[in-house]
Amino acid sequence: MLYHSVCQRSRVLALPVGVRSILRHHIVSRQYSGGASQSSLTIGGNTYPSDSWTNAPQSIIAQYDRRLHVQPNHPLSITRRLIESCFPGFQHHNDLPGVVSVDQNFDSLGFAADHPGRARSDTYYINKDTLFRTHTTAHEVEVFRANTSNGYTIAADVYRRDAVDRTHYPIFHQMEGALTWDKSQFESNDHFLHQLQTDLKNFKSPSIEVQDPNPPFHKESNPLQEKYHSAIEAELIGAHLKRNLENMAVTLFREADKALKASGQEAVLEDKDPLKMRWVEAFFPHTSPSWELEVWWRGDWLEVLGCGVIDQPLLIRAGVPTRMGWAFGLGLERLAMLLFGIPDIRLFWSKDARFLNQFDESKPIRRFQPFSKYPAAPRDVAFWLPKAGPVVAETPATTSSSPSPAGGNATEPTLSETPTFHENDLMEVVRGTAGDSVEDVTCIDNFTHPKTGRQSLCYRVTYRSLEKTLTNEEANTMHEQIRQELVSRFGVELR
Ligand code: FA5
Ligand code: MG
Repeated sequence: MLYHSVCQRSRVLALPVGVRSILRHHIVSRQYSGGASQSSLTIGGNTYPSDSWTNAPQSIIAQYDRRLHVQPNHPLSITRRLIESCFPGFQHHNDLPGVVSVDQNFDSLGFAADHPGRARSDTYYINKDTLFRTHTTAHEVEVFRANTSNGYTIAADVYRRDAVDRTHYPIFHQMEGALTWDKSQFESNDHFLHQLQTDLKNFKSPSIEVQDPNPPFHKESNPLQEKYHSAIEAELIGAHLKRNLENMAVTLFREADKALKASGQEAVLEDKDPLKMRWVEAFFPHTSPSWELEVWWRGDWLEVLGCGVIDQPLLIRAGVPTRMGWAFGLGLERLAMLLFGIPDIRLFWSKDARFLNQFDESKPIRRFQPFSKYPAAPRDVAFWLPKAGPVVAETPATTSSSPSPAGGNATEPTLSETPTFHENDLMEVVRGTAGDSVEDVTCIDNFTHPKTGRQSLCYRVTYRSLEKTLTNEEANTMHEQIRQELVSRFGVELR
């Protein structure tokens, strides 16, 4: 149990300096056979030169262009449209391409040079200057620069190297939303403030409990942008943001509730606790003050979005210095899972008619009816890391407040180590080999030999197809392939 929790917490497994250079060479030359071994990559009809940063595997490239968020009758598209309807008058951008520059994804948003989101362990690079966007915020500067509306949303596929389990998939969908006011259009600052106050008075108060113990901003933990915003401006913009998002969440919950009642499953599934939400302080390089909204769902707090008052230098860089306002970024899968009762994130990618035929955008939301649950086939793989003495860089697990390729935790993170073997590398091997036949990968043992100092890890890979029963032989074949890949890519010694 103890090993289990240590393992859960320590997701970055770095190696001692002595072996690092050897292994790094090993990794650069052999790890990413899907990318770096070719001199170029073709993605969505465009060709990009590859280099030592390339780590985007064919399994990801092959899924590019599925565009689930605009596929008619797809649950992600239905969820997107429902959220769009909560922001009347906004422009909706749903076609922005997923290959972006490092500048768009990080630099233009003020990400520090050593932000962990930039690491190759977390982000899919096409080459050193080009990557698969890790968040829809990558398009904020260009959309602000175009300056065609006060409010907008951007829905799109985003890509992150991450864990394998029922709520994580290397491609998911986000929706960005922003509203700004052009202060040069107001007669005076008082007129601008008056407008915000009038809007605020007109908001209905949400019909469910909202916990918000946070001050409008906090000198240390959630600062006001003192150089650009007055206290009252930050306070009113923050309140405007929160009321908009609370109302959006209530709209979704109401639909989810109706669907649950119509399904007749209410008595079995409904929480004893009434619905509630809470605001927690957060950190994003591109907003300040910042918060995350969490909802109480099946006995736990689930983070659904990050948001805040837009970083004024970002708006200045975008050529709209007189604008001021708020932005948010939410996870479409998280909300769609909640809305339809979809239990496994892999299902969104299913081409199985038994899944797709359950959704109809012209009808009220209906709860998803699982068509079948096939048996799980768990297999363990245990191995020694190449040499003695673990160095564990403390990057916490993907909890609601962990660092992510787009910021999001309460304090600004820094990279303490450059890891050479990252748990995400193992996840990648599993995905590359077994794809959607794997439901979950969990570290079940992390052991350091007391005499030699060598580190041993054991992972449980749970094979379970969403579409058929896997035979023992099929599971064994995939598992053996994974074991061999781990040896050839990382030089581990199987136990
Ligand atoms: C961001 O990506 C920020 N760019 C959001 C933002 C935009 C903040 C604009 C401020 C202003 P974060 O990494 O927390 O933040 O992701 C935002 C949301 O995406 C999360 O709240 C969650 O709902 C969803 N999300 C994040 N990671 C995953 C994942 N691996 N799988 C599914 N959904 C995820
Ligand atoms: Mg977050």
